[in-house]
Amino acid sequence: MDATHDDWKRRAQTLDLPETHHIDGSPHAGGGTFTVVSPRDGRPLADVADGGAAEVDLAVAAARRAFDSGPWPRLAPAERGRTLLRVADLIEAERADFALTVSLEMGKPITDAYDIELRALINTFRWYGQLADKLTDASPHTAPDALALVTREPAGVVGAVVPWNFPLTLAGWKVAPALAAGCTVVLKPAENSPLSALRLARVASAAGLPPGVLNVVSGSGPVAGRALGLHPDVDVLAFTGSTAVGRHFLRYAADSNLKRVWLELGGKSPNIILPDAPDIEQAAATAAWGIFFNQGEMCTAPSRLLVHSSIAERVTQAVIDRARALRVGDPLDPATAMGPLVSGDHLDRVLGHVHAAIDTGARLRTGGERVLTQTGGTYLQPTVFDRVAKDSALARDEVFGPVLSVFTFDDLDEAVALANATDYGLAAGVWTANLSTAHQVSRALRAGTVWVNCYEEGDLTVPFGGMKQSGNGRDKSAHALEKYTELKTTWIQL
Ligand code: TAP
Repeated sequence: MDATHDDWKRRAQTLDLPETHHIDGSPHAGGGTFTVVSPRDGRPLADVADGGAAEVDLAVAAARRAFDSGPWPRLAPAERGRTLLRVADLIEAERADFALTVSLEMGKPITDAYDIELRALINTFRWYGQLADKLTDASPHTAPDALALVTREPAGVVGAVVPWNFPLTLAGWKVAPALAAGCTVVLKPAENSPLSALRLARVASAAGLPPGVLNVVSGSGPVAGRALGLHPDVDVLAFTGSTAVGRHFLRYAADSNLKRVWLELGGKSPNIILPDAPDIEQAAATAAWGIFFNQGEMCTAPSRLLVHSSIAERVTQAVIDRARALRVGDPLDPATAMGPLVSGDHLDRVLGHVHAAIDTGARLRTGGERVLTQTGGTYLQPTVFDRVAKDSALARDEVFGPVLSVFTFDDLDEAVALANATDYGLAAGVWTANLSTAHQVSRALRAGTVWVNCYEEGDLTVPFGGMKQSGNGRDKSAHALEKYTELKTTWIQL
Protein backbone atom coordinates (compact mmCIF):
# COMPACT_ATOMS: atom_id res chain seq x y z
CA MET A 1 0.00 0.00 0.00
CA ASP A 2 1.34 3.34 -1.05
CA ALA A 3 0.76 5.41 2.11
CA THR A 4 3.18 7.75 3.88
CA HIS A 5 3.89 8.11 7.57
CA ASP A 6 1.57 11.13 7.68
CA ASP A 7 -1.18 9.22 5.85
CA TRP A 8 -1.08 6.44 8.47
CA LYS A 9 -1.00 8.90 11.37
CA ARG A 10 -4.03 10.74 9.93
CA ARG A 11 -5.88 7.48 9.39
CA ALA A 12 -5.11 6.40 12.97
CA GLN A 13 -6.89 9.48 14.31
CA THR A 14 -10.22 8.47 12.81
CA LEU A 15 -9.87 4.70 13.07
CA ASP A 16 -12.98 3.08 14.49
CA LEU A 17 -11.89 0.53 17.12
CA PRO A 18 -14.33 -2.19 18.24
CA GLU A 19 -14.53 -2.31 22.03
CA THR A 20 -17.18 -4.94 22.81
CA HIS A 21 -17.22 -8.73 22.78
CA HIS A 22 -18.83 -10.40 19.80
CA ILE A 23 -21.28 -13.05 21.01
CA ASP A 24 -23.96 -14.85 19.01
CA GLY A 25 -23.48 -12.59 16.01
CA SER A 26 -23.78 -9.27 17.88
CA PRO A 27 -21.69 -6.83 19.88
CA HIS A 28 -21.98 -7.51 23.62
CA ALA A 29 -20.70 -5.19 26.32
CA GLY A 30 -20.70 -7.44 29.39
CA GLY A 31 -18.20 -7.32 32.25
CA GLY A 32 -16.16 -4.24 33.11
CA THR A 33 -13.56 -2.73 30.82
CA PHE A 34 -9.79 -2.65 30.58
CA THR A 35 -7.61 -0.14 28.78
CA VAL A 36 -5.49 -1.17 25.82
CA VAL A 37 -2.35 0.97 25.78
CA SER A 38 -0.48 1.48 22.52
CA PRO A 39 3.22 0.58 22.87
CA ARG A 40 3.85 3.11 20.12
CA ASP A 41 3.52 6.03 22.55
CA GLY A 42 2.31 4.58 25.86
CA ARG A 43 -1.06 6.26 25.44
CA PRO A 44 -4.48 4.64 25.99
CA LEU A 45 -5.92 3.35 22.75
CA ALA A 46 -9.30 1.93 23.76
CA ASP A 47 -11.37 0.75 26.71
CA VAL A 48 -12.33 -2.78 25.86
CA ALA A 49 -14.91 -5.13 27.40
CA ASP A 50 -13.32 -7.26 30.09
CA GLY A 51 -14.95 -10.67 29.84
CA GLY A 52 -15.22 -13.01 32.81
CA ALA A 53 -16.79 -16.41 33.36
CA ALA A 54 -20.29 -15.02 32.63
CA GLU A 55 -19.32 -13.75 29.17
CA VAL A 56 -17.42 -16.95 28.41
CA ASP A 57 -20.54 -18.93 29.42
CA LEU A 58 -22.70 -16.85 27.07
CA ALA A 59 -20.25 -17.25 24.19
CA VAL A 60 -19.85 -21.00 24.71
CA ALA A 61 -23.63 -21.42 24.93
CA ALA A 62 -24.00 -19.54 21.63
CA ALA A 63 -21.30 -21.68 20.01
CA ARG A 64 -22.90 -24.83 21.43
CA ARG A 65 -26.34 -23.92 20.00
CA ALA A 66 -24.77 -23.03 16.66
CA PHE A 67 -23.02 -26.39 16.62
CA ASP A 68 -25.79 -28.61 17.99
CA SER A 69 -28.74 -27.17 16.12
CA GLY A 70 -27.55 -24.36 13.82
CA PRO A 71 -26.94 -24.58 10.09
CA TRP A 72 -23.14 -24.30 10.07
CA PRO A 73 -21.99 -27.91 10.64
CA ARG A 74 -24.86 -29.14 8.43
CA LEU A 75 -24.07 -26.91 5.46
CA ALA A 76 -22.59 -28.46 2.35
CA PRO A 77 -18.82 -28.03 2.79
CA ALA A 78 -18.72 -26.00 -0.44
CA GLU A 79 -21.16 -23.52 1.10
CA ARG A 80 -19.01 -23.20 4.21
CA GLY A 81 -16.06 -22.69 1.91
CA ARG A 82 -17.83 -19.89 0.02
CA THR A 83 -18.54 -18.11 3.32
CA LEU A 84 -14.86 -18.29 4.29
CA LEU A 85 -13.94 -16.83 0.89
CA ARG A 86 -16.34 -13.95 1.55
CA VAL A 87 -14.68 -13.39 4.94
CA ALA A 88 -11.33 -13.17 3.13
CA ASP A 89 -12.76 -10.67 0.63
CA LEU A 90 -14.15 -8.43 3.38
CA ILE A 91 -10.86 -8.52 5.30
CA GLU A 92 -9.12 -7.53 2.10
CA ALA A 93 -11.54 -4.64 1.63
CA GLU A 94 -10.61 -3.39 5.13
CA ARG A 95 -6.96 -4.43 4.93
CA ALA A 96 -5.55 -1.01 5.80
CA ASP A 97 -7.75 -0.65 8.90
CA PHE A 98 -6.89 -4.16 10.06
CA ALA A 99 -3.17 -3.48 9.59
CA LEU A 100 -3.42 -0.18 11.42
CA THR A 101 -5.28 -1.81 14.32
CA VAL A 102 -2.51 -4.41 14.71
CA SER A 103 0.21 -1.81 14.46
CA LEU A 104 -1.38 0.43 17.07
CA GLU A 105 -2.25 -2.30 19.56
CA MET A 106 1.00 -4.29 19.56
CA GLY A 107 3.58 -2.17 17.73
CA LYS A 108 4.25 -4.17 14.57
CA PRO A 109 5.72 -1.95 11.83
CA ILE A 110 2.88 -0.99 9.52
CA THR A 111 4.56 -2.36 6.41
CA ASP A 112 4.89 -5.78 8.04
CA ALA A 113 1.35 -5.61 9.39
CA TYR A 114 -0.05 -4.77 5.95
CA ASP A 115 2.20 -6.96 3.82
CA ILE A 116 2.89 -9.96 6.05
CA GLU A 117 0.27 -10.30 8.79
CA LEU A 118 -2.70 -9.35 6.62
CA ARG A 119 -1.51 -11.37 3.66
CA ALA A 120 -1.24 -14.40 5.95
CA LEU A 121 -4.72 -13.86 7.38
CA ILE A 122 -6.39 -13.37 3.99
CA ASN A 123 -4.55 -16.36 2.50
CA THR A 124 -5.52 -18.53 5.47
CA PHE A 125 -9.25 -17.87 5.02
CA ARG A 126 -8.94 -18.37 1.25
CA TRP A 127 -6.91 -21.56 1.58
CA TYR A 128 -9.26 -23.26 4.04
CA GLY A 129 -12.28 -21.89 2.17
CA GLN A 130 -11.03 -23.62 -0.97
CA LEU A 131 -10.14 -26.79 0.94
CA ALA A 132 -13.52 -27.17 2.67
CA ASP A 133 -15.05 -29.43 -0.01
CA LYS A 134 -11.87 -31.20 -1.14
CA LEU A 135 -11.70 -33.65 1.74
CA THR A 136 -12.63 -37.26 1.23
CA ASP A 137 -13.46 -39.95 3.76
CA ALA A 138 -12.21 -43.52 3.51
CA SER A 139 -13.84 -46.86 2.97
CA PRO A 140 -11.23 -49.44 3.92
CA HIS A 141 -11.06 -52.89 2.33
CA THR A 142 -12.36 -55.10 5.07
CA ALA A 143 -14.04 -58.46 5.67
CA PRO A 144 -16.03 -59.57 2.58
CA ASP A 145 -19.32 -59.51 4.50
CA ALA A 146 -18.90 -56.00 5.90
CA LEU A 147 -18.56 -52.42 4.74
CA ALA A 148 -16.57 -50.00 6.86
CA LEU A 149 -16.74 -46.23 6.56
CA VAL A 150 -14.21 -43.99 8.27
CA THR A 151 -15.56 -40.46 8.37
CA ARG A 152 -14.18 -37.23 9.75
CA GLU A 153 -16.73 -35.26 11.71
CA PRO A 154 -16.46 -31.73 13.10
CA ALA A 155 -15.18 -31.95 16.68
CA GLY A 156 -17.67 -29.47 18.14
CA VAL A 157 -17.11 -26.21 20.02
CA VAL A 158 -13.53 -24.96 19.77
CA GLY A 159 -12.00 -22.60 22.31
CA ALA A 160 -9.07 -20.71 20.78
CA VAL A 161 -6.66 -18.70 22.94
CA VAL A 162 -3.96 -16.74 21.16
CA PRO A 163 -1.07 -14.35 21.93
CA TRP A 164 -0.40 -10.81 20.77
CA ASN A 165 2.67 -11.12 18.55
CA PHE A 166 0.73 -12.12 15.41
CA PRO A 167 -2.76 -11.47 16.71
CA LEU A 168 -4.54 -12.04 13.40
CA THR A 169 -2.35 -14.66 11.73
CA LEU A 170 -2.43 -16.93 14.76
CA ALA A 171 -6.18 -16.42 15.26
CA GLY A 172 -6.71 -17.19 11.56
CA TRP A 173 -4.61 -20.37 11.74
CA LYS A 174 -7.09 -21.70 14.31
CA VAL A 175 -10.40 -20.13 13.30
CA ALA A 176 -10.28 -20.80 9.53
CA PRO A 177 -9.58 -24.59 9.65
CA ALA A 178 -11.99 -25.03 12.59
CA LEU A 179 -14.76 -23.30 10.63
CA ALA A 180 -13.90 -25.17 7.43
CA ALA A 181 -14.27 -28.43 9.38
CA GLY A 182 -17.75 -27.37 10.56
CA CYS A 183 -16.85 -26.45 14.15
CA THR A 184 -17.98 -23.33 15.98
CA VAL A 185 -15.48 -21.15 17.83
CA VAL A 186 -15.01 -18.96 20.91
CA LEU A 187 -11.81 -16.94 20.48
CA LYS A 188 -10.01 -15.28 23.41
CA PRO A 189 -7.37 -12.86 22.11
CA ALA A 190 -4.54 -11.53 24.29
CA GLU A 191 -5.26 -8.56 26.55
CA ASN A 192 -2.55 -6.63 24.69
CA SER A 193 -4.19 -7.11 21.30
CA PRO A 194 -7.95 -7.70 21.45
CA LEU A 195 -8.95 -5.04 18.92
CA SER A 196 -7.94 -6.80 15.71
CA ALA A 197 -9.70 -10.01 16.78
CA LEU A 198 -12.89 -8.08 17.59
CA ARG A 199 -12.66 -6.47 14.15
CA LEU A 200 -12.31 -9.93 12.60
CA ALA A 201 -15.47 -11.16 14.35
CA ARG A 202 -17.51 -8.27 13.01
CA VAL A 203 -16.26 -8.78 9.47
CA ALA A 204 -16.98 -12.51 9.69
CA SER A 205 -20.59 -11.82 10.69
CA ALA A 206 -20.93 -9.30 7.87
CA ALA A 207 -19.69 -11.97 5.46
CA GLY A 208 -22.60 -14.22 6.42
CA LEU A 209 -21.25 -16.42 9.17
CA PRO A 210 -24.37 -17.48 11.14
CA PRO A 211 -24.76 -16.20 14.73
CA GLY A 212 -22.76 -18.13 17.30
CA VAL A 213 -20.33 -19.62 14.79
CA LEU A 214 -17.48 -17.23 15.67
CA ASN A 215 -17.60 -15.51 19.06
CA VAL A 216 -14.83 -13.34 20.48
CA VAL A 217 -14.54 -12.63 24.20
CA SER A 218 -11.86 -10.13 25.20
CA GLY A 219 -10.45 -10.39 28.70
CA SER A 220 -7.50 -11.55 30.70
CA GLY A 221 -5.90 -14.98 30.47
CA PRO A 222 -6.20 -15.95 34.12
CA VAL A 223 -9.94 -15.10 34.07
CA ALA A 224 -11.49 -15.45 30.58
CA GLY A 225 -8.81 -17.84 29.24
CA ARG A 226 -9.09 -20.03 32.31
CA ALA A 227 -12.90 -20.09 32.10
CA LEU A 228 -12.67 -21.27 28.49
CA GLY A 229 -10.06 -23.89 29.37
CA LEU A 230 -12.23 -25.28 32.17
CA HIS A 231 -15.55 -25.05 30.34
CA PRO A 232 -17.37 -28.39 30.15
CA ASP A 233 -19.07 -27.50 26.86
CA VAL A 234 -15.84 -26.78 24.97
CA ASP A 235 -14.76 -29.86 23.02
CA VAL A 236 -11.38 -28.68 21.73
CA LEU A 237 -8.98 -26.08 23.09
CA ALA A 238 -6.46 -24.73 20.60
CA PHE A 239 -3.82 -22.60 22.25
CA THR A 240 -0.86 -20.59 21.04
CA GLY A 241 1.34 -18.98 23.67
CA SER A 242 3.97 -19.71 26.25
CA THR A 243 4.90 -23.16 27.46
CA ALA A 244 4.02 -22.15 31.03
CA VAL A 245 0.43 -21.28 30.08
CA GLY A 246 0.23 -24.36 27.84
CA ARG A 247 0.69 -26.45 30.99
CA HIS A 248 -2.30 -24.67 32.54
CA PHE A 249 -4.49 -25.71 29.62
CA LEU A 250 -3.54 -29.35 30.05
CA ARG A 251 -4.51 -29.05 33.72
CA TYR A 252 -7.79 -27.29 32.89
CA ALA A 253 -8.68 -30.17 30.56
CA ALA A 254 -7.76 -32.75 33.16
CA ASP A 255 -9.84 -30.92 35.76
CA SER A 256 -12.89 -30.58 33.49
CA ASN A 257 -14.05 -32.66 30.54
CA LEU A 258 -10.79 -33.94 29.00
CA LYS A 259 -11.30 -31.65 26.03
CA ARG A 260 -8.71 -32.10 23.29
CA VAL A 261 -5.85 -29.66 23.92
CA TRP A 262 -3.62 -28.52 21.07
CA LEU A 263 -0.59 -26.46 21.97
CA GLU A 264 1.66 -24.20 19.90
CA LEU A 265 4.22 -23.01 22.42
CA GLY A 266 7.53 -21.24 22.79
CA GLY A 267 10.91 -21.77 21.19
CA LYS A 268 14.64 -21.18 21.51
CA SER A 269 15.50 -21.93 17.93
CA PRO A 270 19.05 -22.65 16.74
CA ASN A 271 20.34 -21.36 13.42
CA ILE A 272 23.49 -23.24 12.37
CA ILE A 273 25.89 -21.66 9.88
CA LEU A 274 28.47 -24.08 8.49
CA PRO A 275 31.63 -22.90 6.75
CA ASP A 276 30.38 -24.28 3.44
CA ALA A 277 27.21 -22.14 3.50
CA PRO A 278 26.47 -21.16 -0.12
CA ASP A 279 26.58 -17.45 0.73
CA ILE A 280 27.90 -16.48 4.16
CA GLU A 281 26.83 -12.84 3.82
CA GLN A 282 23.32 -13.95 2.99
CA ALA A 283 23.32 -16.34 5.95
CA ALA A 284 24.40 -13.52 8.29
CA ALA A 285 21.83 -11.10 6.84
CA THR A 286 19.05 -13.66 7.28
CA ALA A 287 20.20 -14.43 10.84
CA ALA A 288 19.91 -10.72 11.67
CA TRP A 289 16.58 -10.32 9.92
CA GLY A 290 15.25 -13.44 11.66
CA ILE A 291 15.99 -12.30 15.20
CA PHE A 292 15.01 -8.66 14.76
CA PHE A 293 11.88 -9.16 12.62
CA ASN A 294 8.72 -8.36 14.64
CA GLN A 295 11.01 -7.00 17.43
CA GLY A 296 12.15 -10.57 18.08
CA GLU A 297 8.66 -11.31 19.39
CA MET A 298 8.53 -14.48 17.36
CA CYS A 299 8.04 -18.03 18.60
CA THR A 300 10.39 -19.19 15.82
CA ALA A 301 12.98 -16.41 16.32
CA PRO A 302 16.45 -17.83 15.58
CA SER A 303 17.66 -16.62 18.96
CA ARG A 304 20.66 -18.95 19.13
CA LEU A 305 23.11 -18.38 16.27
CA LEU A 306 25.51 -21.33 16.07
CA VAL A 307 28.49 -20.48 13.87
CA HIS A 308 31.53 -22.55 12.95
CA SER A 309 34.51 -21.01 14.75
CA SER A 310 36.36 -20.45 11.45
CA ILE A 311 33.75 -17.90 10.32
CA ALA A 312 32.36 -16.81 13.69
CA GLU A 313 33.81 -13.30 13.87
CA ARG A 314 32.99 -12.52 10.24
CA VAL A 315 29.36 -13.60 10.68
CA THR A 316 28.97 -11.92 14.09
CA GLN A 317 30.34 -8.64 12.77
CA ALA A 318 28.00 -8.77 9.78
CA VAL A 319 25.03 -9.34 12.12
CA ILE A 320 26.15 -6.44 14.35
CA ASP A 321 26.45 -4.15 11.32
CA ARG A 322 22.92 -5.02 10.32
CA ALA A 323 21.64 -4.54 13.88
CA ARG A 324 23.15 -1.06 14.05
CA ALA A 325 21.69 -0.10 10.68
CA LEU A 326 18.15 -1.10 11.61
CA ARG A 327 15.69 1.72 11.88
CA VAL A 328 13.88 1.51 15.24
CA GLY A 329 10.93 3.81 15.72
CA ASP A 330 7.29 4.65 15.12
CA PRO A 331 5.53 1.56 13.75
CA LEU A 332 3.30 3.83 11.65
CA ASP A 333 6.32 4.97 9.63
CA PRO A 334 6.62 2.71 6.56
CA ALA A 335 10.43 3.05 6.81
CA THR A 336 10.53 1.53 10.31
CA ALA A 337 12.13 -1.91 10.58
CA MET A 338 11.62 -2.46 14.30
CA GLY A 339 8.76 -1.03 16.37
CA PRO A 340 8.32 -0.99 20.15
CA LEU A 341 8.08 -4.08 22.33
CA VAL A 342 4.48 -4.86 23.18
CA SER A 343 4.36 -3.27 26.66
CA GLY A 344 6.39 -1.71 29.44
CA ASP A 345 6.20 -4.96 31.41
CA HIS A 346 7.55 -6.93 28.49
CA LEU A 347 10.33 -4.39 27.89
CA ASP A 348 11.32 -4.75 31.56
CA ARG A 349 11.34 -8.55 31.21
CA VAL A 350 13.57 -8.42 28.13
CA LEU A 351 15.90 -5.88 29.77
CA GLY A 352 16.03 -8.22 32.78
CA HIS A 353 17.37 -10.95 30.49
CA VAL A 354 19.95 -8.53 29.06
CA HIS A 355 21.20 -7.43 32.50
CA ALA A 356 21.31 -11.00 33.84
CA ALA A 357 23.34 -12.05 30.79
CA ILE A 358 25.86 -9.25 31.38
CA ASP A 359 26.06 -10.20 35.07
CA THR A 360 26.83 -13.81 34.20
CA GLY A 361 29.70 -12.91 31.88
CA ALA A 362 28.17 -12.82 28.40
CA ARG A 363 29.79 -10.24 26.12
CA LEU A 364 27.44 -7.53 24.88
CA ARG A 365 28.48 -6.76 21.30
CA THR A 366 25.78 -4.22 20.47
CA GLY A 367 22.50 -2.82 21.77
CA GLY A 368 21.09 -3.67 25.19
CA GLU A 369 19.59 -0.24 25.85
CA ARG A 370 16.17 1.25 25.67
CA VAL A 371 15.63 3.63 22.72
CA LEU A 372 14.07 6.86 23.88
CA THR A 373 11.85 8.56 21.33
CA GLN A 374 10.04 11.87 21.43
CA THR A 375 6.70 10.13 21.52
CA GLY A 376 7.53 7.76 24.40
CA GLY A 377 6.78 4.09 23.83
CA THR A 378 8.69 0.91 24.66
CA TYR A 379 11.56 0.66 22.19
CA LEU A 380 14.72 -1.43 22.55
CA GLN A 381 17.94 -1.52 20.56
CA PRO A 382 18.64 -4.66 18.53
CA THR A 383 20.99 -6.59 20.80
CA VAL A 384 23.77 -9.12 20.15
CA PHE A 385 25.70 -11.17 22.72
CA ASP A 386 28.52 -13.63 22.28
CA ARG A 387 30.53 -15.68 24.79
CA VAL A 388 27.22 -16.78 26.27
CA ALA A 389 27.65 -19.61 28.80
CA LYS A 390 25.87 -22.69 27.47
CA ASP A 391 24.08 -23.32 30.76
CA SER A 392 23.09 -19.68 31.34
CA ALA A 393 19.51 -18.41 31.36
CA LEU A 394 20.13 -16.52 28.11
CA ALA A 395 21.15 -19.77 26.41
CA ARG A 396 18.12 -21.65 27.73
CA ASP A 397 15.16 -19.31 28.19
CA GLU A 398 12.93 -17.75 25.58
CA VAL A 399 13.53 -13.97 25.65
CA PHE A 400 10.85 -13.06 23.08
CA GLY A 401 12.67 -9.88 22.16
CA PRO A 402 15.39 -8.62 19.78
CA VAL A 403 18.25 -10.36 21.59
CA LEU A 404 20.64 -12.70 19.78
CA SER A 405 23.13 -15.07 21.41
CA VAL A 406 26.07 -16.23 19.29
CA PHE A 407 27.72 -19.59 20.04
CA THR A 408 30.59 -21.26 18.23
CA PHE A 409 31.35 -24.90 17.44
CA ASP A 410 34.12 -26.84 15.78
CA ASP A 411 32.41 -29.86 14.26
CA LEU A 412 28.99 -30.96 13.11
CA ASP A 413 28.26 -33.29 16.03
CA GLU A 414 28.96 -30.46 18.45
CA ALA A 415 26.64 -28.16 16.48
CA VAL A 416 23.79 -30.66 16.51
CA ALA A 417 24.25 -31.39 20.22
CA LEU A 418 24.23 -27.68 20.98
CA ALA A 419 21.18 -27.12 18.78
CA ASN A 420 19.24 -29.86 20.54
CA ALA A 421 20.32 -28.79 24.03
CA THR A 422 16.99 -27.11 24.76
CA ASP A 423 13.59 -28.10 26.12
CA TYR A 424 12.03 -26.54 23.02
CA GLY A 425 11.72 -28.01 19.54
CA LEU A 426 9.89 -25.50 17.38
CA ALA A 427 12.22 -24.55 14.53
CA ALA A 428 15.83 -24.57 13.36
CA GLY A 429 17.97 -23.39 10.46
CA VAL A 430 21.03 -24.86 8.80
CA TRP A 431 23.22 -23.23 6.16
CA THR A 432 25.32 -25.54 3.98
CA ALA A 433 25.90 -26.14 0.26
CA ASN A 434 26.21 -29.87 0.89
CA LEU A 435 22.86 -31.58 0.31
CA SER A 436 23.86 -34.65 2.26
CA THR A 437 24.93 -32.56 5.28
CA ALA A 438 21.65 -30.65 5.08
CA HIS A 439 19.64 -33.89 5.23
CA GLN A 440 21.77 -35.35 8.01
CA VAL A 441 21.46 -32.25 10.15
CA SER A 442 17.73 -31.91 9.45
CA ARG A 443 17.17 -35.51 10.57
CA ALA A 444 19.24 -35.03 13.71
CA LEU A 445 17.48 -31.84 14.79
CA ARG A 446 14.46 -32.27 17.03
CA ALA A 447 12.40 -29.41 15.65
CA GLY A 448 9.02 -29.18 13.92
CA THR A 449 10.43 -27.10 11.07
CA VAL A 450 14.00 -27.08 9.71
CA TRP A 451 14.91 -24.40 7.20
CA VAL A 452 17.86 -25.08 4.89
CA ASN A 453 19.66 -22.02 3.50
CA CYS A 454 16.74 -19.78 4.49
CA TYR A 455 14.68 -18.91 7.57
CA GLU A 456 10.96 -18.25 8.19
CA GLU A 457 10.03 -19.39 4.69
CA GLY A 458 6.90 -21.39 4.00
CA ASP A 459 3.31 -21.21 2.91
CA LEU A 460 -0.02 -22.69 3.90
CA THR A 461 0.67 -26.04 2.25
CA VAL A 462 3.13 -27.02 5.00
CA PRO A 463 2.30 -27.92 8.61
CA PHE A 464 3.69 -25.80 11.41
CA GLY A 465 4.21 -26.75 15.04
CA GLY A 466 6.63 -28.03 17.60
CA MET A 467 8.26 -31.05 19.13
CA LYS A 468 9.22 -31.44 22.81
CA GLN A 469 7.96 -28.57 24.99
CA SER A 470 7.12 -26.46 21.95
CA GLY A 471 3.79 -28.21 21.71
CA ASN A 472 1.78 -30.80 19.84
CA GLY A 473 -0.38 -30.93 16.73
CA ARG A 474 0.11 -28.74 13.71
CA ASP A 475 -1.33 -25.47 12.41
CA LYS A 476 -1.57 -24.72 8.66
CA SER A 477 -2.00 -27.24 5.84
CA ALA A 478 -4.59 -30.03 5.70
CA HIS A 479 -2.98 -31.47 8.86
CA ALA A 480 -4.57 -28.66 10.91
CA LEU A 481 -7.97 -30.23 10.27
CA GLU A 482 -6.95 -33.16 12.44
CA LYS A 483 -7.30 -30.84 15.43
CA TYR A 484 -10.86 -29.92 14.62
CA THR A 485 -12.28 -33.27 13.55
CA GLU A 486 -12.93 -36.63 15.17
CA LEU A 487 -12.62 -39.90 13.26
CA LYS A 488 -15.70 -42.10 13.30
CA THR A 489 -15.89 -45.71 12.17
CA THR A 490 -19.21 -47.05 10.92
CA TRP A 491 -19.12 -50.83 10.46
CA ILE A 492 -21.99 -52.26 8.43
CA GLN A 493 -22.54 -55.99 8.40
CA LEU A 494 -23.70 -56.97 4.90
P1 TAP B 1 1.05 -16.20 27.10
O1 TAP B 1 1.33 -15.36 28.26
O2 TAP B 1 1.16 -17.67 27.20
O3 TAP B 1 -0.43 -15.79 26.61
C1 TAP B 1 -1.04 -16.41 25.52
C2 TAP B 1 -2.55 -16.37 25.71
O4 TAP B 1 -2.88 -17.11 26.88
C3 TAP B 1 -3.09 -14.96 25.92
O5 TAP B 1 -4.35 -14.85 25.33
C4 TAP B 1 -3.18 -14.88 27.43
O6 TAP B 1 -4.13 -13.94 27.86
C5 TAP B 1 -3.62 -16.29 27.78
N1 TAP B 1 -3.31 -16.66 29.16
C6 TAP B 1 -2.32 -16.16 29.96
N2 TAP B 1 -2.37 -16.75 31.18
C7 TAP B 1 -3.41 -17.62 31.15
C8 TAP B 1 -3.97 -18.51 32.10
N3 TAP B 1 -3.49 -18.62 33.36
N4 TAP B 1 -5.04 -19.27 31.74
C9 TAP B 1 -5.55 -19.16 30.50
N5 TAP B 1 -5.07 -18.32 29.56
C10 TAP B 1 -4.01 -17.56 29.87
O7 TAP B 1 1.94 -15.81 25.86
P2 TAP B 1 2.22 -14.38 25.26
O8 TAP B 1 3.13 -13.64 26.16
O9 TAP B 1 0.93 -13.73 24.86
O10 TAP B 1 2.96 -14.78 23.91
C11 TAP B 1 4.28 -15.14 23.89
C12 TAP B 1 4.43 -16.65 23.90
O11 TAP B 1 3.70 -17.25 22.85
C13 TAP B 1 5.87 -17.06 23.65
O12 TAP B 1 6.22 -18.12 24.49
C14 TAP B 1 5.87 -17.51 22.20
O13 TAP B 1 6.89 -18.39 21.83
C15 TAP B 1 4.52 -18.14 22.11
N6 TAP B 1 4.11 -18.22 20.71
C16 TAP B 1 4.09 -19.43 20.10
C17 TAP B 1 3.73 -19.52 18.76
C18 TAP B 1 3.70 -20.85 18.09
S1 TAP B 1 2.87 -20.95 16.72
N7 TAP B 1 4.31 -21.89 18.60
C19 TAP B 1 3.41 -18.36 18.05
C20 TAP B 1 3.47 -17.14 18.70
C21 TAP B 1 3.81 -17.07 20.05
P3 TAP B 1 -3.70 -12.45 28.33
O14 TAP B 1 -2.53 -12.07 27.52
O15 TAP B 1 -4.89 -11.67 28.04
O16 TAP B 1 -3.40 -12.59 29.78
